Amino acid sequence: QGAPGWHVSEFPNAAGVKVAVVGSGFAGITAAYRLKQAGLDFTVFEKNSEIGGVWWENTYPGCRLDTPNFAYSLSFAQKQDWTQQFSQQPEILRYLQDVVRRAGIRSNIRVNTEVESLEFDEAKAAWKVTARTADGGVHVEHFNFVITAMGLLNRPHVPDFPGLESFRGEVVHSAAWRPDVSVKGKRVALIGTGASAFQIGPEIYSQVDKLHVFQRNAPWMLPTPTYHDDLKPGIQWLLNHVPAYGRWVRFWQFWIGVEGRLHLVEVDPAWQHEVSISAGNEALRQECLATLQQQFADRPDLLVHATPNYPPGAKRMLRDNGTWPQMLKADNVKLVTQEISHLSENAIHTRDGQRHEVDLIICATGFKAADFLYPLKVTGRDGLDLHAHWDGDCRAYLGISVPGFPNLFMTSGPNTGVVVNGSAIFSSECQVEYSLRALRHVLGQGFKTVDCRTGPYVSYNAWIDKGNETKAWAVAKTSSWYKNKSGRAAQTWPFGMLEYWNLTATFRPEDHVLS
Ligand code: N01
Repeated sequence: QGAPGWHVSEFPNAAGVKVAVVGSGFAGITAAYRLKQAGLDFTVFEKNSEIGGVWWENTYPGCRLDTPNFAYSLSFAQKQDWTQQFSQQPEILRYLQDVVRRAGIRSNIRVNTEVESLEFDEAKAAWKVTARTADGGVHVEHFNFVITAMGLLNRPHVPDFPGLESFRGEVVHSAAWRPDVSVKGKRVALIGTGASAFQIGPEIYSQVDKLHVFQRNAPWMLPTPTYHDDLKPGIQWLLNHVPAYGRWVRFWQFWIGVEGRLHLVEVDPAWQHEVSISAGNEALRQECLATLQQQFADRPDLLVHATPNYPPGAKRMLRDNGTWPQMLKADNVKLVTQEISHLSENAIHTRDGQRHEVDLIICATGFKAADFLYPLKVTGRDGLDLHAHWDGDCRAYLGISVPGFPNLFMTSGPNTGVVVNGSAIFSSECQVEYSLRALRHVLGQGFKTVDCRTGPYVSYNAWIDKGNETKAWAVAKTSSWYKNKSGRAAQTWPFGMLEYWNLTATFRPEDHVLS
């Protein structure tokens, strides 16, 4: 449940070796924690004024976890006293700040410093890191190794609606919420019905004059009756009094709730239905459908629109304990399912010619997820530009390294997203562990660079694609952030979590060029 710690003695040749970490969210903090254990010299660059990544940036009303926090927390910093099972943003941010304080890594973190480019310097066998500080200054420094921990779902995507610039009201993206944004008494548009909208809508609808919810595809809701609840006193007692009880909760959440769900999104070729992909998937669909039918028993008009037309698991399923249907049924809430055609001075217009007058538009429209490492410019060996090399189809070996970009390790890289079968935190811990294993090998053998070979990179990605081809998210025609522009599932890890753990548990020198 937690990797053993690293020790300085494992890196005897590390004098003068410097490591840069880009980002101080969950993954960056993990990297910093492990690098400190290993006794390596490191600097974490953070673009924001505070650590925490998305848990610092996302302050929209209702922001909280939708993965249980015992699984969505760090193996080396388990917390027994979570107040809820799906914590709210302030509690998670406090947790991260506490981990940083206890680990003594705050002084290694340069806040207000955004890394803009990485350029591999062959002569120095190091990356030239160029960062811009909030006051406009430029910081340039060379590092032997770089670990990117920039997250994935953090660069807001605001659709290019025709007429957006003519809208006179306020526009705010869910992930760029500002403290001065008030919804009280306003006519509000909530565009999108993903995880962010699902938390915002139920939190604000009772405060607004009118809420227009713009839905393109209805999401599947995973019935979670305790979603907003505090931990029950009995569980609190067990956590406080039974040694390692929290670890058991964590283990249970990983094993039953996570590993146990993968088969539900596996395509059975003999199963010939449009809305489900296997008997197990159909059973899950029926379970979710039954809850929907019950919730909208009095509103068949809404039920039609709230029922998805694709297999559950094809895009991220959302937690619900009845608050979303309750919101949709409120008198001041209107579900709009017609496509948005354009915006004007004070309204959103839909393709059916309707005009929806609003004062405030909340874009819960997701992120630029397909562009890994965006907007960082990465130039590897022989001037190779990483994004040009990817050409919109981002790939990596183990989701971590790319040939031609030596000494660069990614966390949350291509095809590492564990969407029904894991926790992003577990995944990024695996990536950090692997990076340190690679460093130990390279430095231990007296080398300066490690570069992934093309053969293993290609065969690994072929294996990933094959795994994804049999999953709900690949066969379903619905849109999702799992896929890139060409329709390839570039985000999703298609196997079990233990498989990823196993794969990243060993550094394979034969898959690399060491020099
Ligand atoms: O973004 P999304 P999100 N016109 O991309 C719609 C994580 N997360 O911020 O479904 C109209 O899922 C789009 O429509 P459609 C979590 O992993 C975690 O909600 O594509 N609508 C969709 O409904 C999550 O999966 C937590 O048809 C447009 C919505 O906008 C991920 O972040 C909390 C549109 C975007 O949904 C992203 O969630 C919140 C357009 N032009 C988020 N363009 C936790 O609790 C897009 N949409 C940890």
